Amino acid sequence: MTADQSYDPNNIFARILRGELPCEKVYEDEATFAFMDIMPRSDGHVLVVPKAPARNMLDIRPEDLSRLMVSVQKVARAVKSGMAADGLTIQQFNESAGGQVVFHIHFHVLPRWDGVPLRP
Ligand code: DGP
Repeated sequence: MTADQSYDPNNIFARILRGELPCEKVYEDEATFAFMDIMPRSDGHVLVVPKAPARNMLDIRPEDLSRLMVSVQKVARAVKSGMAADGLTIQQFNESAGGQVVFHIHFHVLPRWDGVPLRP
């Protein structure tokens, strides 16, 4: 049976956005926020989220998605340069079946180096 797929305002990233939980912030503007992943799958693994509530790609408002993607690109460029990476993997998961664990939409920005696999 499919679990409840509504937005939970007390999810971990909503609490980080409200300042109720700590994080290592790397970027912020009026619509978006980026911080280090607590379980990095590569050095410099950053998460980028909208400030507006949205569970995942299926329910985010297009205008919020547009601003989010602009921030993903900004963060990706900065991370690639700052980490002297050879490339980047950008990932985003939707619902448990799609690999999503935290139900506030986020993009993973993962710096990559030639020949270096992602950590599990
Ligand atoms: P996913 O929903 O599958 O895209 O994965 C959620 C990611 O969020 C995972 O890479 C670990 C990260 N994460 C989970 N809890 C926290 C937390 O409290 N703080 C931070 N910074 N990252 C977290």
